[in-house]
Amino acid sequence: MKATFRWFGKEDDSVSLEYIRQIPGIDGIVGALFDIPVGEVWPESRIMELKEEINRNGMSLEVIESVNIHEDIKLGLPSREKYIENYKETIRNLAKAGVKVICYNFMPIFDWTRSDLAKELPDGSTVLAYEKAKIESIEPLELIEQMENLSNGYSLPGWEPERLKAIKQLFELYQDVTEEDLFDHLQYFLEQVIPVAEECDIKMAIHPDDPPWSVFGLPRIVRSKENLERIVKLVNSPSNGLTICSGSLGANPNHDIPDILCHFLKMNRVPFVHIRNIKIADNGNFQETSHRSTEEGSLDLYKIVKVLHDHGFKGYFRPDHGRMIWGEKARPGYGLYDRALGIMYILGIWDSLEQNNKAVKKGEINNVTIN
Ligand SMILES: [Mn+2]
Repeated sequence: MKATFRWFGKEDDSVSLEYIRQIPGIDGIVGALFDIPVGEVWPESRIMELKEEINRNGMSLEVIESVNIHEDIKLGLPSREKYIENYKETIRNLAKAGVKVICYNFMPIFDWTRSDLAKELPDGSTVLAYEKAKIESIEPLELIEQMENLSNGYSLPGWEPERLKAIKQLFELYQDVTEEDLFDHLQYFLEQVIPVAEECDIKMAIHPDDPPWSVFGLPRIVRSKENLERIVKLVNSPSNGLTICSGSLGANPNHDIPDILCHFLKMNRVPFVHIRNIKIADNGNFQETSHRSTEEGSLDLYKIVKVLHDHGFKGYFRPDHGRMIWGEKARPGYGLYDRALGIMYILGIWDSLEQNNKAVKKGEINNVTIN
């Protein structure tokens, strides 16, 4: 599997490519053109520029996160035709630069949602956190302001101010949109876009809703194993894939992440994996933690990585959000230090599984099986 790291570009990231390339085992950057308005075509020249900058630093640009979906597509408005055509054009341009995976999401209006971007843990590190009661009591507009104030001056992915300005109007447009409508609108989009992705040898990889339940009464569909199953079958193609994000799906304690991962790996529909840990409370709250499982996290990262290893996973993974540690000042969730620790933890599990398999093959040790 290939280790990647999300990067927001030299103008808007506290972390440099020079530093990222020093993380042992790193293959590539997960990048995007963050300044292109949602719905517009990504120009080939700009993509090539980004690719070359990353290549100069010894890494590849094979995963894009995200090419965001215009609200008109999610709403199923007649104007979606133009935006779908633009999306196809962007896919073709990305393919020319050698991109293999496009991560995207289908969440109405809001992207990932948290009530706190710097909750302090006992050790003094800070994390993103979700307090259910807080989110349920706050007005959407208030949340937007709060997110902006807590962002350390960085733009937050999926929280583009120009789009959110029209928030009231957007809520009105979604008033009568049901989950079934959202499935229809996703299907309409996929039916047009997936054949182009196939031609271009690109895998589309839809990201689960974060958290995987409705917020502010808006419909959300990318939020359970059953729904993911329905989505991959909307258009039956290996290019219609999933980003399995352990932290997003894992916020619902009923979700068995290793089982979900195993199921869709068997179907060959997992080109991209986000790996992070969270601590879930009984009342629906959760907070992010270090990637390590045995101490504070609720998810079993050993099992998650083992499933990938057992399947001989050849796709891409990235450590997801990290804590803010060692005094680092960065975009919440996207500092260098804790994400680098996360990669090392994940690769440490992977490498020990590799070594174990080799030793078993040579007859040096008996295989150790863990349920
Ligand atoms: Mn994720």
